[in-house]
Amino acid sequence: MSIERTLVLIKPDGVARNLSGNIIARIEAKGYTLAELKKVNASRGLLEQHYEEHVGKPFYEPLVEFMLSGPVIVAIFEGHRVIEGFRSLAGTTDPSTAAPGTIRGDFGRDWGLKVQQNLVHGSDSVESAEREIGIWFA
Ligand code: RTP
Ligand code: MG
Repeated sequence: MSIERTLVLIKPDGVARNLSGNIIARIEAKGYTLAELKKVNASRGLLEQHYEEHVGKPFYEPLVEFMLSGPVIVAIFEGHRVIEGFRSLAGTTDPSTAAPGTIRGDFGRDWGLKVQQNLVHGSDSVESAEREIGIWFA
């Protein structure tokens, strides 16, 4: 067994659309354990740390603005290979092409919206997970 932790965010679109419970239920149904949960109005400083790797990209500023537009749910999930497993549950970055059965594929149907409005974030490696958990649960 390879028990990992991952940081999951339900982004402002997921919270505003009342999808938080459904999203958390999908993650739990897969067998992952909810270790921490809170609702936060993120500060710009915190988001700048979280999205450090994207500084300078064309979508960076709109992404930070979007993440400031409303509260987010911040969670830590634990389980066997949860980092890759959650990203598989989430689906590909762009909801318009994410597979049916995934969170983004099933709920990210507002195709007129920007790619950043893709409902969730999940850490992409053990190192990112520890870094991101340190930022959101300082
Ligand atoms: P995430 O970090 O949110 O779990 O998503 P990801 O790994 O699939 O995507 P990543 O490349 O890390 O990008 C972070 C977030 O930036 C927004 N984005 N917009 N071309 C675009 O407009 C674009 N590309 C990325 C998305 O919100 C993505 O989740
Ligand atoms: Mg990412």
